[in-house]
Amino acid sequence: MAEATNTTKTADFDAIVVGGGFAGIYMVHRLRNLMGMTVRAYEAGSGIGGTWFWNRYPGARCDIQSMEYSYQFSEELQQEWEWSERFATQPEILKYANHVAERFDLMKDIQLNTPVASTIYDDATALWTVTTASGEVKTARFVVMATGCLSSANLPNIKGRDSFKGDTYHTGKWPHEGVDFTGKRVAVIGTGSSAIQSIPLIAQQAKHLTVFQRTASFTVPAHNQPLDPEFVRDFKSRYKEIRTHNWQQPFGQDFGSFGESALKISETERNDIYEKQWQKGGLSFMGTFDDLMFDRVANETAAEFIRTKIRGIVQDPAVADALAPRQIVGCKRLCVDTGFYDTFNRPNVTLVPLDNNPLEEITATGVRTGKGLVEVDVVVFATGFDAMTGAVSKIDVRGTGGRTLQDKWAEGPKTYLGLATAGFPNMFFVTGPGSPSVLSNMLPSIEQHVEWIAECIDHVSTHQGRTIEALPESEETWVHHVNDVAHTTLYPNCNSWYLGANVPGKVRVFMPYIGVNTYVDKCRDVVAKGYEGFRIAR
Ligand code: NA7
Repeated sequence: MAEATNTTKTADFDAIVVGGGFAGIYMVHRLRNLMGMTVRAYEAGSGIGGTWFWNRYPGARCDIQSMEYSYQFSEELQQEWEWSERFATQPEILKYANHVAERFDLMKDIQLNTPVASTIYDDATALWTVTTASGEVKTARFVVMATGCLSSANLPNIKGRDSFKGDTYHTGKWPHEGVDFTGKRVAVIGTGSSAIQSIPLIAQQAKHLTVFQRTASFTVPAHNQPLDPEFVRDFKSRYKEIRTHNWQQPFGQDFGSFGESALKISETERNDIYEKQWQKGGLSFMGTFDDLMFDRVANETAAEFIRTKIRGIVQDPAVADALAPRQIVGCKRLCVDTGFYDTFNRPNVTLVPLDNNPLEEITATGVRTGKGLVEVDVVVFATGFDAMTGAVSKIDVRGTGGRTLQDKWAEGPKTYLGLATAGFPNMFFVTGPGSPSVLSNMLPSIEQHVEWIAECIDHVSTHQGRTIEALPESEETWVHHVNDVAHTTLYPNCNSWYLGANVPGKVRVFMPYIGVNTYVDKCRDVVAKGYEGFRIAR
């Protein structure tokens, strides 16, 4: 371990980690097993796994390929773990998280069933005091917020919501015992990724399913399949090379672009290429051409290709038309599905578009729109998350001078590199707003942040630093840079959760940083220049 300072001796722990998802558990490994620090992680759930612990809805699956949605810090781990399918299911990902925790003996420092209520900095001692919801109080020199990007469920305040007499569920807080929809009339509110994954399976069980759609989403087929052992063998033999290559890509993974511009070739040629990508399946559809997220006309060619697909799959032209999104493809996260559009050919499924027919209220017996009441036994809220800042905002975080994080971020989250925020010394965020996070493969991005934070803590400790803190001016410059980069693309042009637009009253700021490759270089450069943009106080 790095040499202890006086303040460390008076703290209960060198570091407290808030959250036991993939970020939290790796942070514990890094700080305790590799640096010899004392660490306590607090996790609200009764198990580790974060988003993969809570999101147990039918069909929950990662939209990044399983061979790449995994840790790379341990060669033994990545060689020994066997994924069974191209896109891993939630239970398999959760099993993997638990395997990692067991393999590296992490559970003894992770306290489950323990939401954190507050984390308050003391200027005099330079220590953080962390208080749990049950009143346990512990101090630490460093605090790492590993609270996740999609961990705070968004349950819209629809009139009459709590008057419903049947069962209600949120996809992001699904019961562990599962839900049996057999013989039930079910309403699903929302058509984002969670709805798109769960609707085909709910429809197979339910007596009748009514889907309430506010905005149609674009989705491409997953073409999920069992992994071929030969493919796995080859992939594992090239893991290092593949991971290194991915760090050089803007989204941290290789989408295999077919050409620079969608507009430089004929329509027939272009549609043949889209067709190849459609058959391949998955998010790489967005990498078909380099200008899809930069040029509206180019984007429209991809959008229209998907709309044509929808019209070809969905038999009722009016339903097909309602399911065909009007917005920019990729502007809201592209979804990846198995049989979503086909589900609307089933006689027991009804689509209720809400564009010109707003959802008016939930009554004791159902969901009412301008076109009348749909009586149901169950309402499923597939209404997403207060993304990127929701979980942190629920905790009372106070930095120097007692200033709250809520106050500091009142006009939108402000961070330097998504890693730290001025006025909150020795506090770090894993995949915080202002870092690539949700516009990257989350697992490698988590690792990159955890390793950067661990190295930083080690640097501060070995150099007898008392605190490290982002400078306000470097933070301002970074926030503007994140915004400027976003505005060179089409991303800010729709009501996405990247902008916070899905939560009423949330300030609209584009939160993720676009460009894994440039971001990773910047983080390295900051370290090489002696933590440029930070102040280390002795
Ligand atoms: P999303 O993608 O935020 O989707 C939420 C859906 O719920 C979306 O269709 C929303 O419509 C809809 N919604 C939200 N509030 C309402 C109200 N009040 N009335 C009607 N419809 C509403 O969340 P997911 O959980 O599906 O996916 C989140 C991410 O997890 C996903 O991107 C993947 O990365 C994994 P809207 O589009 O806002 O009009």
